[in-house]
Amino acid sequence: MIRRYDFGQPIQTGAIANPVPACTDEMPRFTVTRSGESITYTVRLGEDDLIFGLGENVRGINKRGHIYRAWNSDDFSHTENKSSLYASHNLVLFSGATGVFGAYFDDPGEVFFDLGYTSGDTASITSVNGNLTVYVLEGDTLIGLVKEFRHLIGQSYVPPKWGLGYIQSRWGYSSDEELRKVVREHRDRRIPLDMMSMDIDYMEAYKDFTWNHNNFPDLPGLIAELKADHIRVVPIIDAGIKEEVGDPAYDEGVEKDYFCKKADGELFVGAVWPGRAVFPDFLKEDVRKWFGGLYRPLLEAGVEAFWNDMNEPALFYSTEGLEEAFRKADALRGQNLDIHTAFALKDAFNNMANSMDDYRRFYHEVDGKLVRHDKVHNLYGAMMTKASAQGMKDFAPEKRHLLFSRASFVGAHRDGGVWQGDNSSWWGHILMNLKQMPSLNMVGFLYAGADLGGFSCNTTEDLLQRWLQLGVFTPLMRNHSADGTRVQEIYRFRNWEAMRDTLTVRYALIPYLYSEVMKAAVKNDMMFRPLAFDYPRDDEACRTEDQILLGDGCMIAPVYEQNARGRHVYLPEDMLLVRFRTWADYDLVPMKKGHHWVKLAMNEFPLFIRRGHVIPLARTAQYVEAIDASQLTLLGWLDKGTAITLYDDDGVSAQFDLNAGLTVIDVQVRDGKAAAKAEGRTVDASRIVIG
Ligand code: MIG
Repeated sequence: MIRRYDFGQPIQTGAIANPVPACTDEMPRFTVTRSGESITYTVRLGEDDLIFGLGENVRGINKRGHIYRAWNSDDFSHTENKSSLYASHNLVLFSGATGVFGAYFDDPGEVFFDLGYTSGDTASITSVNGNLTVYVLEGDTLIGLVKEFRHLIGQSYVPPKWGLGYIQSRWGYSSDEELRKVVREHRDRRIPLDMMSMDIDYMEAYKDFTWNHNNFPDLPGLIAELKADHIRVVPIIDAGIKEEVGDPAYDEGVEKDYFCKKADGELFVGAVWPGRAVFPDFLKEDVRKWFGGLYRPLLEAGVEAFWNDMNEPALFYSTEGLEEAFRKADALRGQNLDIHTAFALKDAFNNMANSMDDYRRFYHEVDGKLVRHDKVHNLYGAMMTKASAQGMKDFAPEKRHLLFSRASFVGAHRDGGVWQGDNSSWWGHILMNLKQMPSLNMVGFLYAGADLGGFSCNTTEDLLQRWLQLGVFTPLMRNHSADGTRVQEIYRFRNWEAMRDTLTVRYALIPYLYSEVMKAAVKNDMMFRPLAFDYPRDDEACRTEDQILLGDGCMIAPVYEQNARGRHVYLPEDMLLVRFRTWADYDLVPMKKGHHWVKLAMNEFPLFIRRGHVIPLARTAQYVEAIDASQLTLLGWLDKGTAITLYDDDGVSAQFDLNAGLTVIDVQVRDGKAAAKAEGRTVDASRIVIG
């Protein structure tokens, strides 16, 4: 049951795809209080209530005990004390003695979620601007609430099947030769690979929609050559357009009045990678149409995938901010500074980036009216994504596009995926990656994944290896790192073969993973779930933060500590441990419900399959299109027959029909042996454990 309540003058955010009429009765569950413009929604918490939601953020799967802020932020240090990352996903779900309920705060501006932080027994959600729509969700189960919410916001983006392939990326690849070399290192060693991403270094002077002709003398030729090797390139596009007369995007945008302006009608200029830059007003439909069209030359050159960056939008500084910092510095020049003044001087420059002052300096046009940026800040990235998705669809309407963005808002889940931003090469960030997956699924982002190996800081061989062992299961699987950090392509390391072996498991699992992504999209379901969703009456399961459920049949539990050779796992029911070394070499260990220490050597990682379920493995391959899903091996632990359905299709058509693509795999158990059949496929049931 979803009920809608409007407050003030809500701005259309695009989050909702299937609107419901507004209610005029009193809002259930929450106490509403006003103070100036802001509105606060308060709930009393029972001692043991759990809180889920908020999509991409720091801290636990259970969000209770901290204060979070909806404010899309370019922050390269994802530490516990932060309260927001790149996205605003304003869904909260409560589970406790009074049942389950939740709310979605459809507000494009700043919202605080004080979830038992100021007072342990109270959750209060405050909209700073007080113009919003609140959707109250009630039902019987957490998954039920999510499904209702997901119906409200519309079907998730689905990637092409090849989007599940491994992507090698690095900030710093700057020539065709370098890309070729990295590809060759993978292919020569038979490390599976489907994509190479291109970071800002491919551009001419960091200008969007250009490429450096010295370093990439024939980009279309390179793309075709790599495509023949079954590799696709994924160029980055940044939100800001370089302020440069003569640059076609700049000239046309100025001429047509497409960029954000200040109150005085002058263009707002902020600095990002190209230096001084201007910002398309993505909130306007004609601007989106135009911007989407700018992708065309790259699409015509053969590009089929993009990643959108810096779209919070990130601002290194603005003209005004820089001026102010200089003024402060000038005023202090020659003085004998006490230490506080000296720190304040430092801060004047440090605080220039992503400053609230700047976000209040420029405007968008919404329905013909000017709206100050800070009131709609959290929509910017989502609207950029919408523009790019439209551009890609217009170019090839019959095909799916591959697109992932850094900033997002609910609604963008219909247009593309996300990567989880600038994490660090820290062990704790494997765990953060894991925890974000179910929370992202709640708000519709299924195609998601973090920078494997870590973006900032220097990785270590064992960190990359353990992180890849989690990445095997995330739909977006990309190794990415920052310029200037230790190189981290798999082949750089002594134990590269073990990492390659890990990737072979990914490719063998792709038919299963793809089927789970597609089913979750069409059925508004979660591919990754907290244990609390499936075992609500098991308190240990409800409080488990380092294991999550995958699909209908599985649970994952990565190693996330250095020097560990195993980990503790809690099984909420009997499960089969598959201890993978390679796609064809693994142990099968039936395990009882309860606590276990699971040994996992550096080259081993676990997948747990619920007793009574089976999952299919294909032969591995070097790239997705070479996977032959007509021959499958089933893994599972059964005492009687079962059946699963597997979805498959051509992997690229925009139009698809879930029911038409489902195959039933039927497993019979007789005389201690399993036998399986499925139409059009050969299925090997000999590895199924009976008992
Ligand atoms: O200010 O394009 O999150 O993936 O490598 C940094 C350079 C800009 C941030 C992205 C990261 C990318 C980097 N970008």
